[in-house]
Amino acid sequence: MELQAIKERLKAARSPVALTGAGISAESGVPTFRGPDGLWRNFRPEDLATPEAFERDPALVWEWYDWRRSLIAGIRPNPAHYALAEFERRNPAFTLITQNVDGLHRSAGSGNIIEIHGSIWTVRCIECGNSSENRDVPIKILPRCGCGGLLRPGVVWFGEALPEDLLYRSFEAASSADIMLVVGTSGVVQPAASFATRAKDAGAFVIEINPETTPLSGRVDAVIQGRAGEMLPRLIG
Ligand code: BJW
Ligand code: ZN
Repeated sequence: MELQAIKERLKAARSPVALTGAGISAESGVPTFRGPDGLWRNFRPEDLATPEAFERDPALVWEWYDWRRSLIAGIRPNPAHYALAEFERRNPAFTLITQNVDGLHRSAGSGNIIEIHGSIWTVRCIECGNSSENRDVPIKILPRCGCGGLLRPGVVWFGEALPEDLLYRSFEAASSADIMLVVGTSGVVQPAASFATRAKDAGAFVIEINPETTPLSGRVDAVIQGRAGEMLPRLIG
């Protein structure tokens, strides 16, 4: 399908939704997880992104998150993030579901964001459950809560449930979407990927933007093979 035709569809959308993944931040310099330069090439997820890993070696997990926080702290949003923020200004019904924890959508000016995997800039006490923002770079290893409990990154690890309210809101948004942009995600992590198929099954027109083919590519209505930072400004500009 022509970019122009998709642009028109976006302009006419009544309940547009986007689902974004690590690829939308790649052009800002944030490493993705999978693929040739992905984080999982050098780190095993089971060593770092599970509750068991944190129980076993919280200092190792915190060192990895500290490294990522320092990297992200110096990074700015790219034209793809800005294009989605602009889209929300034009169409306030727009809902942005992101798997990213980097906070770049918010920095770009998006407001209606569902951060389904949490935020790398929040910490949560494993004893009292209190969550708070923490932007220390570097962060003290191991950070502690006022109650004395150990703090953990405020993100969702493998094997952990997504916050119920965010799961609900995402499912509702996907189910009532008339158009969905699926940007920069490998589409292998659940339940995130299921929001795209849910939207499709509920009748939305689903567009994938990704330089690579993913398991979702064969199930969407249009595939735009390209980089988010180039394609989104062309669709929304
Ligand atoms: C570009 C680009 C450019 C490059 N422009 N594009 C059903 C079936 C099978 C398994 C499961 C299932 N349900 C649950 C599971 C288990 C598991 C799972 O999905 N496993 C699969 C991997 C097999 N899911 C979970 O465990 C989830 N929890 C759960 O389901 O709980 C159930 C439960 C219920 C009740 C009680 C208890 C439990 C939780 C998943 C949490 C994922 N967490 C992480 C880490 C977050 C914190 C952190 O960042 O440190 O989230 S893992 C990592 O993957 C991160 C990402 O958000 C997520 C998705 O990755 P993403 O964003 O797609 O990135 P990549 O790198 O994979 O892809 C990048 C893409 O960009 C590529 O396609 C590139 O081509 C593209 N790209 N440059 C556009 N310029
Ligand atoms: Zn506490």
